[in-house]
Amino acid sequence: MTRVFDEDLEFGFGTRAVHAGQRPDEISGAIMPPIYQTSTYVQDGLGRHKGFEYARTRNPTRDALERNIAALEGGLHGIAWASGLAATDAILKLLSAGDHVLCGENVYGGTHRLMVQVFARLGLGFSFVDARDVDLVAAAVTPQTRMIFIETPTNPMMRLADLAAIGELTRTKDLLFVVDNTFATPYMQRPLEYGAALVMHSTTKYLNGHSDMVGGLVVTSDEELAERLHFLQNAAGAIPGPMDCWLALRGTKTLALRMRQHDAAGRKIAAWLEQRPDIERVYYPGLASHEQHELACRQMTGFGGMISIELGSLERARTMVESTRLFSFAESLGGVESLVGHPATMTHATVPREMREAMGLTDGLVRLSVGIEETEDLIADLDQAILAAMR
Ligand code: P1T
Repeated sequence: MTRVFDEDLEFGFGTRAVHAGQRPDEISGAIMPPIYQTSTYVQDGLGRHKGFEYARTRNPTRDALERNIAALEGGLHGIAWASGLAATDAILKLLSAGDHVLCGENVYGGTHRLMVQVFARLGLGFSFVDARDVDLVAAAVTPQTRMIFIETPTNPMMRLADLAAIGELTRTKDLLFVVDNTFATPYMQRPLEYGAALVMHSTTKYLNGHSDMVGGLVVTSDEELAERLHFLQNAAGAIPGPMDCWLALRGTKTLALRMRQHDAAGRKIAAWLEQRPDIERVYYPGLASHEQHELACRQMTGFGGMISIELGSLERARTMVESTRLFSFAESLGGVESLVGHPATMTHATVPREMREAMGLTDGLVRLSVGIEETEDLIADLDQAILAAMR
């Protein structure tokens, strides 16, 4: 089982991002960790090897990525997966038939689908609650509940959950607290500091940041959980390849820089959208009008580049996403390039309509992933697309 290097935890965030988990290659001095594109490792003799036996079990490029992201979250162990959903799949496999999971009602549509269409069939129970209200969460705990799984901010409604309050609840009730930190990234929010046992990521998004791979990662400081996840990584085998690990590792080096720009542009664009009379609602935790703005200021150090807006109808949403020129109409988020998406028909299409609409995820909702292009260019693009949609 790999563990972060102790000395890496002594540095500030931006330094960890560049260096943690990586050491110059012993053979050549290569400053970048090599892509160990191999399936196996030659052993010296029976039971004698260099710590690497087979590449499903362990790979040096993957080790470097696991240590790097663990250090960014302030955890001791990172366990990498083939996708964000493979990470959630492994987390749910820590449980047994009959166990109950309390999940925030707004999570990525694929997370909801994995829970209700796969794991419910295998005997896990699920309830979905509005995790903005910790009293509702506490009231939904049953004697079978083993895990609380939340996103904060949520995809795409940008709702928050109070990490300290849920951390306290899970501590007193001895529940596993899992946080999907994909939207915030460890640059802006570190859930382990609030009592989360497991933090998961779709590394496909901000951590990689360049829209050129799919991956997932779980971070924990709990030795037993780390061991069980490493066991699942090897036993079930949903591992990322070395090339994808290397791409994610290259991405995290600039995470701090990129997040500063996503955050600055996100704030500017959200404020610009909010003052427009033709936009019904803007969902962005950095706005003073966001109902949980004060909580956002308490547990996050920035607000990032994800913004959702309500346009009032499917027709307007359709025209807008088909009219942008710089914002590309596509699934996913968190890359250097700006994307626009339509959650009701894309990322959350498998969530039942009643459940979607009850949380404000309407057919008129459009989601923006603000990239690092010039903010003025992005605003001009949104301006012409919104004007087209409102005609
Ligand atoms: O796509 P994958 O790497 O498997 O990650 C799943 C996932 C998990 N958690 C959150 C918060 C996510 O946003 C995602 C994936 N989301 C998209 C593809 C999207 O466009 O929202």
